[in-house]
Amino acid sequence: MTTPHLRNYIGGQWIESESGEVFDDLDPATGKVIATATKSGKADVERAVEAAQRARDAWRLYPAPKRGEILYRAGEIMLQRKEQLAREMTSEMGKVLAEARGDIQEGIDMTYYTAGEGRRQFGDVVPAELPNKWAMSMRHPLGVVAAITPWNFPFAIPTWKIMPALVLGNAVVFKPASYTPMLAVRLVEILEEAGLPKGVLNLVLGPGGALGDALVTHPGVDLVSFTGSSDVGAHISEIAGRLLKRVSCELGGKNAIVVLDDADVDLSLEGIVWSAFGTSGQRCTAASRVITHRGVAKDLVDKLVARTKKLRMGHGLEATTDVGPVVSKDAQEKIQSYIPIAEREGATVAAGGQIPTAGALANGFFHEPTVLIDVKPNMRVAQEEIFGPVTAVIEVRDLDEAIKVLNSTKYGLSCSVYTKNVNNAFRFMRDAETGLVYVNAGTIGAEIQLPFGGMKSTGNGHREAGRAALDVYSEWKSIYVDYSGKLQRAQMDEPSTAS
Ligand code: UN1
Repeated sequence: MTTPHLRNYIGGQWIESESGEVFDDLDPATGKVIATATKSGKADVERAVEAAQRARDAWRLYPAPKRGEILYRAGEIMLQRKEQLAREMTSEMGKVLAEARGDIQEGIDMTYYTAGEGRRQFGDVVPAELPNKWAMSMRHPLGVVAAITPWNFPFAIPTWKIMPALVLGNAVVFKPASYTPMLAVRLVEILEEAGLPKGVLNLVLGPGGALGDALVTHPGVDLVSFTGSSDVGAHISEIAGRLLKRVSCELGGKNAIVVLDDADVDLSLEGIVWSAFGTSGQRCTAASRVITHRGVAKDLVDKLVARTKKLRMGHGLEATTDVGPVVSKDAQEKIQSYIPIAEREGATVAAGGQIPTAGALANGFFHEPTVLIDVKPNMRVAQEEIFGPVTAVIEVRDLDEAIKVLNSTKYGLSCSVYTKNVNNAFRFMRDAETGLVYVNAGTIGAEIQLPFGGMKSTGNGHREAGRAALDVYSEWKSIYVDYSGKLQRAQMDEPSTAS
């Protein structure tokens, strides 16, 4: 079988990059090449942005309900291809098949939900303070949106950005993570088949760095929407901020599950294992901290350690696999580097902690699911995003201390509390400094109809998904129509009460 080759999509054409260079797309469970992809540079970015600029006006003027219909058709195609897309995702980035199906489903949900916005996009009509005057607001597209997306949700997250951008009348240049070019190509193929006009969505493949900078700083790009690491997010904000571009960032997390002494400990255990080790801990929402009340700590840790040791690593396509590989050798090494850091600071490895070296696992990029105990809130493993299957257990005296520890990191994406006490639950919901809060559920699994995003250094104040996404991809335009036929001065003229 020949290895598939993936190309850019610019102005409605599937084309090679100008340099003709390629890069490999690996299966992280085996280390084998599953595809090659064209490697883009500045010249390709320029062509893609120009194509988007050429297409943007016709798209803006095409009625929004009709734009929404194209999205509906895309959603239908996704649904038909769900199984095949999920299998490709597992092979391309490692998450287990059931989770890959969930990622595709999240993309379908987002696509259908956003298609409906073709017939909504509500503005306000409000009374004017002067007679015979009309006052209303409407949304206006930004122009060209750069969507820079991560590999951990290689289908869902691109839909969070591309679908709202399109339904609001923007053109898009899509730069997916270089670990997942295949799923990006599949998404673009679907939108092409659904009837999206040429140039409205353009795809450039390749590793970030110079390519990303060229896209972010291109004068034709009006908004940069980025999901990924905090370092890259800060860099993008800096170079785009100087040019006064709109930037929406969705960055790291150091999410915690809090287990109080009035919790159902066995239920919390399910939530912890799922949230800490699902997607091999490579979700922004992963539970990389467990903050447990002293009263239940021993019971919880014993059970967590026993469960973690039983988790089976393997290829995500095998039905027996609980935890797949991490995305790359670099990721594997970075995760592993935190083990001596934890030990030097006084933490103890209670489960896992190793890179498996035996059998087939040694060919892929695996890391054992790991539980660290004796962790103090200020240790690096309790503060830094590891982005792997590692969770750090911290003991606290009571709810107040739990909330203090919860809020003690620079991040603020997701958290959860396990408690049967409604008063504790409400205090927690009020005081958590995170964009997502769960009660008696883990930290992962947000649904697309509510805003998704974080406080503090997790982002820059924007939200994806839900109604909130519309604010990222449009500007408000306030419109006043004076039909009095004379000069009327707001804040100055006093309307008459005479009939
Ligand atoms: C992410 O990891 O960036 O809530 C997104 C969740 C998923 C999305 C995660 N629905 O875990």
